[in-house]
Amino acid sequence: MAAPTSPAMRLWIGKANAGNSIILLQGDITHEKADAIVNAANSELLPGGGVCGAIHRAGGPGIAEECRRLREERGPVPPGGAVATGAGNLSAKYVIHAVGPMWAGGNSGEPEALTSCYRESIRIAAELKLKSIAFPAISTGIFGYPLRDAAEVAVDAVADALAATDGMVAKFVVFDQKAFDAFSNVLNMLAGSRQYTLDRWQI
Ligand code: AR6
Repeated sequence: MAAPTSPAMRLWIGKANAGNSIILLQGDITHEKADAIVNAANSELLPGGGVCGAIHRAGGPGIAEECRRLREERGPVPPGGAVATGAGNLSAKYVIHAVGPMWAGGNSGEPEALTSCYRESIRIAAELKLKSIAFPAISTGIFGYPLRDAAEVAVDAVADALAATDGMVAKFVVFDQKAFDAFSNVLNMLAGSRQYTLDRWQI
């Protein structure tokens, strides 16, 4: 998979001069330049498969070592939670390990947990005074969250959290065309509302 293409669309949140926006890209998040890259992690913070495996491989063993220490200190991170580590060899300053819910039919608190891991990630990024954060489509791979539902929850949660910050850019870096279509549909729907303005780029 190639590095992300140029931005495909950008949704401004609230007033354009507040500088908060959501950008949608398709590509490999490990190549993304952002202050923080979010990992779709597991509660034990172990290097796993999917985007988690890719981030640990690209970032090097220091990330897993820091995860191990954090896990020892504070125990497992529940679904909906997030913690930050350094980013090793990645160009980001931090990796924020966000634990998404495992899909179990939708009535076991999955939307709340998914909302919470996006919000927590942005809260941590703001606390660290970061200005850009890149998210994968958390829970939509091995954890089985249906893509369209996950895209709605993700965009809603990020737009809400950004409205309460200043000058933060959140990027969704999604891996394949199906995910790109799901996220762009949700962003296009929001563009009808007065709170948001959507710019489109050619890809
Ligand atoms: N860049 C961007 N997105 C990616 C990349 C990449 N390099 N690789 C995969 N994706 P998943 P989950 C997409 O399975 O469902 C791990 O073992 C992928 O297409 O990585 O939250 C963890 O340790 C999908 O849309 O994460 C946990 O145990 C999205 O990333 C568990 O899997 C998320 O898929 C977490 O499962």
